[in-house]
Amino acid sequence: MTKEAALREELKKIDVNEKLSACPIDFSRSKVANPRAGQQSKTYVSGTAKSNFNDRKKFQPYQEPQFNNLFTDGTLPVEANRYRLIWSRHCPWANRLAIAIDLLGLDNVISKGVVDPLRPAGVVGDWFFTLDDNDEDPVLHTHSLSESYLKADPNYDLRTTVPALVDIKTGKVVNNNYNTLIDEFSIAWKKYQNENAPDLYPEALREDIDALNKIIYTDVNTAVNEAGLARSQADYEKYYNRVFNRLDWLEDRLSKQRYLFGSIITDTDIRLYVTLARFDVVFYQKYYVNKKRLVDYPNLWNYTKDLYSLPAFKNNTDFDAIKKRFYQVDHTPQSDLPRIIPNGPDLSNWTAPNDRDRFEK
Ligand SMILES: N[C@@H](CCC(=O)N[C@@H](CS)C(=O)NCC(=O)O)C(=O)O
Repeated sequence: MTKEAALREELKKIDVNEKLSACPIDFSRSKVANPRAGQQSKTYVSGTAKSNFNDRKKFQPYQEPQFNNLFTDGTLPVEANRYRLIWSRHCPWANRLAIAIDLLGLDNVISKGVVDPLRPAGVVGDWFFTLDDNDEDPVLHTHSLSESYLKADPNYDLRTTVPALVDIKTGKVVNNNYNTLIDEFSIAWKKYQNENAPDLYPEALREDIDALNKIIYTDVNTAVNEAGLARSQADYEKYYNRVFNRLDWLEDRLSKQRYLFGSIITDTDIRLYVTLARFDVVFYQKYYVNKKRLVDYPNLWNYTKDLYSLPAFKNNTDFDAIKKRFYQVDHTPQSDLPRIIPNGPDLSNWTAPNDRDRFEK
């Protein structure tokens, strides 16, 4: 039973494209988004590992998740130390799950492996463990994420995406759908959660949460990408307006309550946070959504600082990785292809006090 009829009405006004939107920077034909646009991509070789997306060649700007096994329907056993979340610190979609795992206290039973936000020079369509010793994930003993995708499906011929949940026992990707995984961890992993872990998807709010998630997905999470990668002025302006109209609306909602659903943190707060955390650092400048910065919205900004004051948010927010990925894109030496990474904005204010406890009873 929905409690907020207004959310339902708001949802009716927008056109939700359920296709999950990727960050298609490497593949963009626009030099603004992809400094290597128009150049040939290369093969990654490390020891016996080899990865060449060109052998797979199936680029689609929108790619639905291919692995959707669930815990809630009993397909995947809920077992401590059996799964590893592979994520990249730059990626807003993957960032959600890293935050949720820590917030729920599941970090003791679900491990995390991090891929390099910068791919090897000229290589596209895969993610690599080049931040680790010997360029190898210490648990999965793989060099690239495609090794786990190919174990799960030897005929896999799409690009690999993060987040990807890998079964350590088999080495296979079991789920790469960021959209369902937070709720899976919330519902099916209760016995391993911290005693005082928040309920990110409370039953009484599910309809409202689903509605607001769709609104935020369409008008915030994906609209910033669509603005930045638009191929026409009219398209860009459509998404630009969409983003700022919705931020105004959210600013108003957050002027009345501490979190998006009152006094508790939910899945929806994580979904909004990951875009807000990247807003001033990359989207404002790089994707031209520059009517206002996050810091110009008193409620949204204080709300973001409030979430950032929690270790689960702070420890999984890596501004350097975000900037590198969006501005530098890959490991091509700067001498071959100059890509300046802006110094600003000044981020020291992220740990400044916030005014959100004004909502506490
Ligand atoms: N469709 C993906 C969305 C996640 C996503 O697009 N992740 C990006 C990184 S932010 C990715 O891995 N893109 C693949 C690439 O850039 O080659 C999913 O459901 O998991």
